[in-house]
Amino acid sequence: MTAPDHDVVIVGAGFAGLYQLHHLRRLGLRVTLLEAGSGLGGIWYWNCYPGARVDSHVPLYEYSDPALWQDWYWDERFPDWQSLRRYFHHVDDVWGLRDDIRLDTRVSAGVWDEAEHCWEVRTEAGDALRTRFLVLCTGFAAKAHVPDIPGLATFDGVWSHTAHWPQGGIDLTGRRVAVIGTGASGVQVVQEAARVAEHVTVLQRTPIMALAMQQRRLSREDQDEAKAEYPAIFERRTRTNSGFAYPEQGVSTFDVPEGERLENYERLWQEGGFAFWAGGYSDLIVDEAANRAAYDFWRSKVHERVHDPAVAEVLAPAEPPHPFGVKRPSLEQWYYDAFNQDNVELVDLRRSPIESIVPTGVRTTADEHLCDLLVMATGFDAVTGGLVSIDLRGRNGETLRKHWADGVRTHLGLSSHGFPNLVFLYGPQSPSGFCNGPTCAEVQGDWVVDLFVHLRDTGTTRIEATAEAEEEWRALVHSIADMTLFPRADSWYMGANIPGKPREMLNWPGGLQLYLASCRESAADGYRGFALK
Ligand code: N01
Repeated sequence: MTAPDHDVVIVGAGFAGLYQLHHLRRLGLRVTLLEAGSGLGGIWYWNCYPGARVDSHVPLYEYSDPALWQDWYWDERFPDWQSLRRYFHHVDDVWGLRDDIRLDTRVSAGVWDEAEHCWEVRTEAGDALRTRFLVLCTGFAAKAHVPDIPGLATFDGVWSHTAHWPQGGIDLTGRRVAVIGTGASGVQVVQEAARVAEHVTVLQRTPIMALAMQQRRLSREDQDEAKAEYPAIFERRTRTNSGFAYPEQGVSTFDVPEGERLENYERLWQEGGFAFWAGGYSDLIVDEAANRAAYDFWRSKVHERVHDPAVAEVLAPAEPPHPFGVKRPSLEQWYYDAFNQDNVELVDLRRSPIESIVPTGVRTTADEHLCDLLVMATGFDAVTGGLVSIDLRGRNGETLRKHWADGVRTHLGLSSHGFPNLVFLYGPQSPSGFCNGPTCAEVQGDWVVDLFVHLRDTGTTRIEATAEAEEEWRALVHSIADMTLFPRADSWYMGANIPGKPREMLNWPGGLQLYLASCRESAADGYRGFALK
């Protein structure tokens, strides 16, 4: 075996990966980033379906480096995928990244070499790179989930998963579109399709609790004025628990008189975005009655918009399908209004489940729904799927897939026992899906950069999470989750959207601040929970 030719190989050119590349290169390390897509942006490269846009408002969903925001302007408060792609080009221009990025390069495997303390990273094209450290920044949505519905191969029209949308697009105009799934992706596609398609069939199994986006255009003047506040906003987002900058209210729902509470709900609703969720009362996710009060307010908002009470009831039933906000809410613009149009039809799959796909459309137990475009907005094998899709073989030849077969084990959501020198960002048991992406890329990313400084300065060539530390972290993640209402929904947060996947909390549920404190304590104590050589 030969010595490594790289200090670090990074996988994934989204927010986390580019941040690592920029900062690790500045340490003088030999770094290459491998990206499966043909462009930068990670999820914003793959998710180019009609209507795809971010649900964090400007300026929360960008890096805090002034060199990047000083001369950068967005068109809308919640930018669309095309704007995000332009932003990633801008990041590339300013940070000068492209020479160290290999696009169209999907990593298929990694094998640990104990003798040389390095990973051999293999690509689908058959190349191999040898690197001291491997940093996986594949994001939580790298593995699309296409449910095993009988008959899909017989469909005569066009079908696509939202995350595999053709880069050249599909024109929805005049088509008969059927959308399976009403998560954030489904909501966005349905809104767009409703405007131009001849007919849209929305196949809903669980109603999404979508919040009002309150989108608006942004002028350059508005942004120039707002930029004086950017440093404070970026600083604030690192001190919240969700990585946004919504002021956290710090009071419980029923500590506030009812009238004041309803006014407050309304204010948060009008503010838009995730204010109603991330900036709401502190007991929203832990107290059933508090949660129900928020649900009832949300439900009243949907019923105000949808003319047919029977349709409104399917979209927002009197009895919640699960507590509010324990499946990720999404943001909508005219989603609920679309159901007042003659060309939009809602199918309640709880009453009449899908039986099969047939050449002409989707057959449920009650009906056949004709379509020539079938959109699978069916989500992801989230958080772990992208990581275990890579054939990673650690110290004992064991794969990461096997190591996590009956549940995820990590220390600090950053690394696993048996997989030395392997770090994942925005990964399982880290704040990940509960934290605004760019915030996490920076604060978790800074901890990893500091780790590399320490390893470089101490000449350490091997670091491995201990078995005890990962059992402790796993127990902590589960015990905090059990104090919340999250386990009550079959969500991707719980791995419960994928048949056969262990049902467990996949994200760190204790908030960003406690997470960072744990990481910093470990570092201050000589990287407690890791064995260094
Ligand atoms: O996926 P989802 P997504 N038959 O898992 C349904 C981020 N994101 O791609 O709930 C019928 O949320 C499933 O039904 P049910 C964001 O973090 C952000 O929409 O399991 N239906 C559900 O309705 C988000 O949370 C943006 O009963 C089936 C849907 O498919 C995450 O990505 C935009 C089914 C899947 O919803 C995932 O969102 C898009 C079946 N066999 C995504 N299988 C932004 O706005 C699944 N479903 C930034």
